[in-house]
This record gives sequence, C-alpha cells and structure tokens, in this order.
Amino acid sequence: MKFTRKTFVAAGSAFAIAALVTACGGSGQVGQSNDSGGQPAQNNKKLTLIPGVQAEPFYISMQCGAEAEAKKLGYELNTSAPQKFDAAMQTEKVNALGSAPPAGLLIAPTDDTAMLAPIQQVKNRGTKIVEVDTALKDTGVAVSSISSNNTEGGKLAAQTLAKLVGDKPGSVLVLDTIAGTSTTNARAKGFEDELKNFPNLKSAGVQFTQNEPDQAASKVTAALASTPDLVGIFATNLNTGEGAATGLRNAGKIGQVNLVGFDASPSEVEGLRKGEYQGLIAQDPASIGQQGVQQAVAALEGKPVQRNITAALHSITKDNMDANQQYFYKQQC
Ligand code: T6T
Repeated sequence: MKFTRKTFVAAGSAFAIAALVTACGGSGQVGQSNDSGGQPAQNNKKLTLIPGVQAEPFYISMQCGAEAEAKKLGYELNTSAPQKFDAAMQTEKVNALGSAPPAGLLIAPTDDTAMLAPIQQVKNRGTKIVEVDTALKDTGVAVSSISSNNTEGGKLAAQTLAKLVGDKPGSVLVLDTIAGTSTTNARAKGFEDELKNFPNLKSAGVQFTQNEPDQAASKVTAALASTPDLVGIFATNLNTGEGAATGLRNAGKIGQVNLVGFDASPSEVEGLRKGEYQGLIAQDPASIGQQGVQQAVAALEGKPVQRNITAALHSITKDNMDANQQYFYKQQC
C-alpha cells in the first residue's frame, strides 16, 4: 500500500492538536511551586542546561530555544554537556555544579534511575529542577517536566509502518537506545503495543544499541540475515535511525525494508530526501528548551508552575518535507 501524504499529515495534525491541548493544561497540573528541597531557592539569575550528550542536533536545538528564552527573561543560561550519552559522564557534569549551584537546572536525565541521587543532591542545595525531554522515574524531584508524548509517538510510528507495508505479512524490528532512557523506551513500548493491532505484522523484537549508530547498523545487518521476511524498522531516535540507514544501505535493501525514524537531524532529513527513510517523526526540541526555562523561572519567581507539559510532534514525509523545514533540527543557533 502506498504511503500517502494525506495519511501522515492527518495523523500528525491530530497528534499536534492533542499535544497542544495537553500543553495548555489538558493533563498538566498547574500549581504554585513551593518545592525548594528543604532550602531556600537560589536567587542568582543563573540557569544551567545539562543535555544528554554534546554536539547532537536535538540538544543543540533545545539549547537554542533555552538560551533565547533565558535572555528574554533576564537570566543567564550555561550549557554543560557530557561527551557521551552516559549516566556516569552526566553525573560528573551534575556534580561539577558544586556547592554554589545555579538557581535552576534544566536536565535531560540519561538514566531514569541512576541520575536520581546526583540530581537530588543539587535540589537539596536549593536549585529548582526541570526535566527536559527525558525524566526520572521518581516524579517527586522536578518542579516541571517537558517532553514529547513518546508513547503516542511510538504508536504513530507503528501505524505509519503498517500503512507502508499494507497487507503483506512480515516482521518488524525496533531499535531502542539504552534501557533506562525514558523517552526511547516509551516509544518502543508504544510501537510494540500498537503493532498488535496489525495481524499481518510480527514483532522481530526490540534491540538495544547503546545509542551508537554503529551498533544500530550491526543489529540491522544481523536482522536482515536472521529474519528474511523483515519488512520494516522503527528507529526510536536519530542515532538508531542513522545506523539503520547505514545497515540497509550496506545490504542494498534501501526502499525494500521500510524505515520510519524519530527526530529530524540533518542526516535523517537528507536520508528522507534520498528515500532511505519513508517517514520521520520530528520533535520540537527548541520549544522544549524554551518551556523548560519558562517553568524554571516561574518556580524561582513564585509563579504558577505546570508539572507536566507535552510538546508537539510532527510527521514528516518526502512529500511534505519542504513545507515542514521549521521542524528540522539545527547544528548551531
Ligand atoms: O530522540 C532524542 C531524545 O528525545 C531522546 O531522549 C534521546 O535521543 C535524542 O536526543 C536523539 O538522539
């Protein structure tokens, strides 16, 4: 069955609308922040952003949105990014905030459990914590969390792949990053749950890739060898997508196995144009950074804070990509 522009745009619009409703207070709780971790909040007009990893277009775009908003609100925002998407490396960055931490910390925890203790320590010194993108399992630490609806994004990816494949029977592989990454784990789960609604499609399982494109490429090479009826791949983020495209290219299977990716990095966008991907689900990292700053500042200034904010997702295909360039991620602000 042909993958039509109408299908994707329609699904994407419904999605963006749902996300907007939530962002406007649909499921978020609004309340006065009185959460200072037992100490008075700092009042040094300083914010720090600790993303998941350095020099990666999703987080660069988030940083651009956060910096612009901080400037507008009269705050200074510094970014301190780990070299790899790794909890130990991110813990070093958190610990380096030391005994005089910023007033607000925007952080994308790389592990939903291992990052609890270091973040809690910063909170105990009076810093307001805002989660951007990923989140801790413990919902009592952050004053606010801003994230895409990742479960719904995974479901949308399954519906998209099912439409691409049509009635043909076959297997579908999911490439996740690391166990404990709240976002990609939710995307994989949403995808697997939704896949059960398409009886012609069988799950070939979820493979972890440690968020390394090379590992994603190898997993695809192995799956092509072990699963001759492989008809689709869902890559849960940009690194898994870039690796999957490499694996398909190396095997001469581009276009024969449908690839739906998450995110819209320059390399993924180029891959979509070339036909390596059949669909991308773009997030809005700049808006996640912008709203993260707004919530941190609201908490610091004793204004109402929204506990959960859902950022919009946008479905992009080759047909509609030129009209959706505003959702492509940046390499620099
Ligand atoms: O997909 C994003 C982000 O949402 C996820 O939590 C980790 O991977 C990315 O940064 C893309 O590489």
